[in-house]
Amino acid sequence: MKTQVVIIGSGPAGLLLGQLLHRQGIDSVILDRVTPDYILGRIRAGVIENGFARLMREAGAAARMTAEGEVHDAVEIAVHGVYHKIDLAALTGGATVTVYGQTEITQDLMQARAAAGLPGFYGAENVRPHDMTTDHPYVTFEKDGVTHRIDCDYIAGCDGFHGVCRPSIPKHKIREYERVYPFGWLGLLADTPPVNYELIYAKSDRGFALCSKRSARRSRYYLQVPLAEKLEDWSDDRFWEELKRRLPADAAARLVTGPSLEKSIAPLRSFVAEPLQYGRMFLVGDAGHIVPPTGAKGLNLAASDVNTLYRILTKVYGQGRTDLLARYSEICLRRVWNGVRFSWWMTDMLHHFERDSMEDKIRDSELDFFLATPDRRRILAEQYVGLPYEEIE
Ligand code: RFL
Ligand code: PHB
Repeated sequence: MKTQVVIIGSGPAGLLLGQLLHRQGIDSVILDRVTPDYILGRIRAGVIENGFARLMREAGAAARMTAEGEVHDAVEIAVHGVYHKIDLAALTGGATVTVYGQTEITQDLMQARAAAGLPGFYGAENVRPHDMTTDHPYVTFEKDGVTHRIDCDYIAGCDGFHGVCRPSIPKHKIREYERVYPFGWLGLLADTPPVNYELIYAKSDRGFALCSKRSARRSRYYLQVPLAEKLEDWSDDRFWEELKRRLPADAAARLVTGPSLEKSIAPLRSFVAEPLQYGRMFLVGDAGHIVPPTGAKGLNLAASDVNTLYRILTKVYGQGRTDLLARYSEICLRRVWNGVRFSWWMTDMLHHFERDSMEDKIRDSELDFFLATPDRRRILAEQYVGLPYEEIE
């Protein structure tokens, strides 16, 4: 089999890239080791930057997001029970974010790909990229006991943090930067009306909590928990009781509880691989970098990588601009490092590390400082709504 681009990974990054390339007449085949249902069962991101929303429109997959996504022009940061509203739109000259689930985005992109009749293999085992530093890379995989080979021009490594693409790069050709946090997020999804229209990022003496949502009827809440915590020790009742203790009194009083649809613990990590390319293989999204979810940046950074690769490949195939290929990593990393820094900063200010330590006092003071005036809140708002994408000339 032969195609122009093999995309390894059918998460939001791989699917969005495939759809955008298709609109430019560039062929791709998508491979994933799991099934579509498994992918759609993962509950992850909920906050979409405008840059991402524009790409969804460009991909022709934005109809449901436009109809059902909620446009938000503010978020709340509650510190020890006191609200501080961050007026995103007022502080940034009109920028907003869209609250729409990653599950929905993925489903919309899968449907668009199926409607266009584009090829893909789910349940692909032993996927391996080969000969990335030659002009003739190829990918092999097994499916139902048969080994397949796809020859291609380029390989997009959209296979997430635990994928096969990054580990296929020789160790001496890549540098990895990492910080693992001493806590995780316990998330709960429920068909209950969200406690607040705006998202609430809550700092309290008992640790961080986040009130998010998927719609006017579906809530998504998170609690900071120690890394050693076991999911089976968290009954729904225990989760709701702990959430109430971390929220401002009015929010705790109106919180509507109900049975969980999903509950999971995600560890928190900052990670960057440099460079994000190896010959004709490009690392896109979580395959190349991870951020803690506090800044709502992971999926949005995946989208900006997709934007960069898609614009470069469009110029490569349309205008013969192969000189641009060598700039992929450098262009992506500028925005990635900014997202990594912002997510680190938000995580640092809002979580509890070591109670009553000097460092915790400094974190409290930093948060107070940045919430105190509109000019300082603007610094937070500009990054939360997302920095612009770099033009590629
Ligand atoms: P994904 O979604 O992990 O998809 C990778 C795909 O690759 C497949 N794969 C393989 N396929 C073939 N062969 C192999 N060897 C393979 N290994 C893996 C996998 O099956 C999978 O289908 O990566 P992608 O597309 O880069 O997307 C990244 C996002 O999923 C991630 O950054 C976000 O979810 C992060 N994130 C958030 N990001 C935001 O922008 N805003 C948010 O509000 C936000 N909230 C979150 C989050 C992540 C969270 N968790 C659970 C880590 C909240 C949470 C709790
Ligand atoms: C979510 O809705 O899952 C969500 C929202 C904002 C974040 C992280 C996760 O910062």
